[in-house]
Amino acid sequence: MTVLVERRGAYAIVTIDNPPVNAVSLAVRQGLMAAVAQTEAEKDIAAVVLSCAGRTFVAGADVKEFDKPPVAPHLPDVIAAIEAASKPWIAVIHGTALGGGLELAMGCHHRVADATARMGLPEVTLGLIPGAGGTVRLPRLVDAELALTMIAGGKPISAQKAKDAGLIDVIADGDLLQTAFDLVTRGVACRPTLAMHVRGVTNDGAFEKISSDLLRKARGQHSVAVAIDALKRALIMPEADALAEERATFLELKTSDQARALRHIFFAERASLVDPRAKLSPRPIERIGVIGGGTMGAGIASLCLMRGFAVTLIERDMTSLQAGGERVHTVLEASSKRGLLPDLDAVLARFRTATDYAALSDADLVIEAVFEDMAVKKQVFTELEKVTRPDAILATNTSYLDVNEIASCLRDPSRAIGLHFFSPAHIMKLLEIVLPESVADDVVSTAVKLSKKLGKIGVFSGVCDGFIGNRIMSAYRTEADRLLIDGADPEQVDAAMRDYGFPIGVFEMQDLAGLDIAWAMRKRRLAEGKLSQGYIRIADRLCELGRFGRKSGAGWYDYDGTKVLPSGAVATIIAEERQAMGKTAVAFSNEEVMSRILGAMHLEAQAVLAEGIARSAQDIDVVMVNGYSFPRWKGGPMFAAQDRLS
Ligand code: 3H9
Repeated sequence: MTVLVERRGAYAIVTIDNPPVNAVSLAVRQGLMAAVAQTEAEKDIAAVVLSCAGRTFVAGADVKEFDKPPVAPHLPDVIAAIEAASKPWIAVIHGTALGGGLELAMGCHHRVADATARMGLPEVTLGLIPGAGGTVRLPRLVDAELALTMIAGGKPISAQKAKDAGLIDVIADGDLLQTAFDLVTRGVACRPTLAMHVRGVTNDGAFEKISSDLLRKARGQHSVAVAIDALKRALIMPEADALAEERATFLELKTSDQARALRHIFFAERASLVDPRAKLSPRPIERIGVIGGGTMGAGIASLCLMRGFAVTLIERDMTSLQAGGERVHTVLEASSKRGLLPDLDAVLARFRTATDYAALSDADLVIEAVFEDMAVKKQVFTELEKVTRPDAILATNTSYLDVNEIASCLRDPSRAIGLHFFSPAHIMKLLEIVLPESVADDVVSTAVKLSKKLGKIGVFSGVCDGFIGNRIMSAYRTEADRLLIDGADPEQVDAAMRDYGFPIGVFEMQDLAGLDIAWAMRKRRLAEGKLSQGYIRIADRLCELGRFGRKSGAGWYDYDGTKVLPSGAVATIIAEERQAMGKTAVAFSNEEVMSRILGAMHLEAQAVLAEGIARSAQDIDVVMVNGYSFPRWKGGPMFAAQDRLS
């Protein structure tokens, strides 16, 4: 039974049991309608307690149904029936009450929550607005500023904040269900949320400021603006009209390209680590060694510490070790100041540093993050094989190098895997799990479990120069260079990308990251004969002039303090290279610029897929969205391209 009705004396307990997250599917809606009818019909029922089985209260409408036409009974009607019931309904919330789940709870007459529960209206993150009364009921329970943050910002709030704001009535001290029964036995009345007055705006300036901040961050994702408008309407319109408007807007958004793209990414992210190769029991991981205390190594070490592992950081000498240790401390202290680490001392107690690899004799996993040089990586792996337990996993964080070749230097190459983190490692969501040919299946399962424990979105990649993400990035960087040769300038390319929804353009990004690393890589590739015909030398010439980006005060742009200025010197180099390649400048529209950038990404993505480097088009989309800031609401290069073609 998806919805079960039981009696406890004069009360009914209605339990939704729809694993894994009690999403409101058609069966749940039907079950709830039947539960309303039954509890209304049984005259001796004095009150109804609505709770959920399993790990959470209702986490929302069933998103899997969103690609099909809606089928009655619709959630707004179910909620209206509960709200109109003649006996009080009490929502009992544990886990997360999200989207349609919170709307259902707001349709109940009272709300009791676990202290660890969270509640929110994340519909905007799926390109939607609430569609079952959320924009109309929430501002009747909390002030308009909080309603705005929740509806147009999408982030859930804690039970305590919800209690302080008026969204829930009681936080359970002990047993949650018992707390609800204590409440009903004390006697509670029906209290329809819709009959309450709108709480309204307490501070106009604050409301406008929240709106403009959210709109800026939305970078072209429509649902945010639509959600703000829906709430503004709900603040002034009669509730029935506001509900009708909200529903119509929700249904319209549901079929929009952005909502489809966001659903695509939502499910793609949850499928990216489901794989037959990850079926075996993982090896236990408690102690992690990190080789190299540079930005990346220190970031990885900090992340592992924050997520509960014991970490030993290794550097080649005391000076580098001290610097690496300090980097880790800086990251942890910053996280602690932001309230992300409740017990900094306990975290630091799990941190050790050493210059001798022998300190890794008890490590379950070692991740190397040393200089990107094959000889150095092989030396590290050979050394690690000598000092670590034979079952310890040896991972490389290389961004480009051949993981098969690195693994081949081990007597037991099945222990080797690539774990490609993105900088800053404790913040960026993506983890590319790079699978060399020799990797053991239980090493793969262990990497999957580790990825989840580290809070990452993991994606499998085969071995190639750059793996999934850097390969596609390098293709689009090359296309951006070609655009310069053909007549665009860096300012236009960057502006076109920002208009499309990238947080930053390709040239601004290179200036931020530093041009020297990619220059070193190009020199290596050039020496190996791996750079293709028609190679564009503009970036090399900038580096030859010491223009390494922001850190050197000049790169693709000139920098005057915080000011970013177009560079005459860069324009001259572009013009010279254009002439040397026998091209004449032509004008481009921003659409043409984007079409070429996206086309290049898509072509490379297709090659990555055809070569079996990525398992699926959706994995590629997950990589580009989470590792390279491809706008989520476009879904990813493969999805966006598929849409352009269809
Ligand atoms: C909405 O409610 C609209 C209403 O306003 C109006 C309606 C008329 N539907 O994330 P996890 C699946 S819009 C279907 O790995 P966690 C998920 O695919 C919705 N399936 O777990 C996965 O399946 P599988 C507003 C869903 O513990 C499994 O559950 N709500 C849904 O890390 C476990 O998911 C949201 O946007 C769903 N709504 O996190 C909330 N949700 O095992 C979206 C999850 O087959 N959900 N699944 O791969 C979440 O944020 C997280 O799933 C949650 C749990 C925090 C709940």
